[in-house]
Amino acid sequence: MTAVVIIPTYNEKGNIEPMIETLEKEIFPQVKSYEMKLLIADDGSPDGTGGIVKSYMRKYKNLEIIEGKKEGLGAAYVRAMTYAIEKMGADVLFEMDCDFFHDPKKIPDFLKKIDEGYDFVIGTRYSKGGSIPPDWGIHRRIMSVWGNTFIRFLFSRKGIYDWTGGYRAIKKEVFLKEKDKLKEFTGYTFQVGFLYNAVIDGYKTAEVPFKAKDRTKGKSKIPGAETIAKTLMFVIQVRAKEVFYGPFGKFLVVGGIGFILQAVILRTLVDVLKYNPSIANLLGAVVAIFSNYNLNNLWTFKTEKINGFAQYLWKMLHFYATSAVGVIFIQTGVIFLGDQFLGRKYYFIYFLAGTAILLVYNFTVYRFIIWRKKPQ
Ligand SMILES: Nc1nc2c(ncn2[C@@H]2O[C@H](COP(=O)(O)OP(=O)(O)O)[C@@H](O)[C@H]2O)c(=O)[nH]1
Ligand SMILES: [Mg+2]
Repeated sequence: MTAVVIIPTYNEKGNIEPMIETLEKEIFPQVKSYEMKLLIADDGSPDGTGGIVKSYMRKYKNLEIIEGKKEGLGAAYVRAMTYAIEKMGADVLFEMDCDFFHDPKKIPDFLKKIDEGYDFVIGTRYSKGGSIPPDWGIHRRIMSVWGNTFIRFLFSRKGIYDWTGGYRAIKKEVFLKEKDKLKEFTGYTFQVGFLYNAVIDGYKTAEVPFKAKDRTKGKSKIPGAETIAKTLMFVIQVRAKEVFYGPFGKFLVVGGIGFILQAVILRTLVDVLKYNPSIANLLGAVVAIFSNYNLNNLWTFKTEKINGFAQYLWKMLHFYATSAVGVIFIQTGVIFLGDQFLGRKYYFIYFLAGTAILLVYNFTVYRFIIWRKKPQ
């Protein structure tokens, strides 16, 4: 098995020599079960980083360089990972920075996790045993800790504490599967998007805590407000998609159709045929519930679909009964009270208010009673 440590560089003249030497002399010899190789992904650094790497390539045969246009970290990693797999025989790919932010001594711990069967091993600053650099200013600390807490909260995956970090070991299969999606990600979005897609596809993750250290040589590009905002926007978008393309979004569409049916019947009966609004609402509900039941059955809760005609009728009865509680006591109740105490003129507003409360009640009932997941 071969593991390739990939280090993207841009103007790392001061760090590249000690990094190559530390890895080659101190770290790689500790690893017995993998053939260790090093790949520097340099984007034409004007300070001559690439030249230094090339001079070391004579000394270390397991060291290679891949050069490209400066198109951001994501593009550099995609290019380098592809090269590592195709030209260097990589089975495991490491992401690591050149500035010693990531403690190279942890490399064997990552490989141990890979050997235990994990596919995507994440270096973490935010779990027990990890930390952000002690000399970071208050401003950067707050951004780092809160930014990560926010992402962690939105994604809420058990056991993942560091979504944005760039110290990782990834099985080649994971990269090959996600490669096409990665090309569009830049900056921190690359790290977050890569990990998120791997998790969605069911790859197993583990974390290795490390104590981050601020660079002593060269310039760090402290992330600007724009980079941070872009990353947070990405996370919010992804989550919103998950929520609205999932059962909840479908539930809203189905409920919307039911709502329109009921509203049309209500208005026709009250305005044209002069029905009492409470009675008209109940008649509209009979039709809306029929539509809701069938659309939810065919679409929203498809995976827990009801089978057989007898079960279909039985469950429909059950559905009418549970829906009736909400329709009679919540929706029609609000219309009835409004009609009694505030007058008929605003009956449609009572209907809207009653429906809003009903919505919350219904989703809870549908999800947890009618189409509840069967125990596995
Ligand atoms: N190839 C390549 N490497 C980059 C680029 N930007 C930054 N890097 C490298 O990525 C790593 C992390 O960058 P750094 O400036 O330390 O970012 P910070 O830690 O977020 O402040 C370092 O090894 C940089 O040399 C780039 O555009 N292309
Ligand atoms: Mg850095």
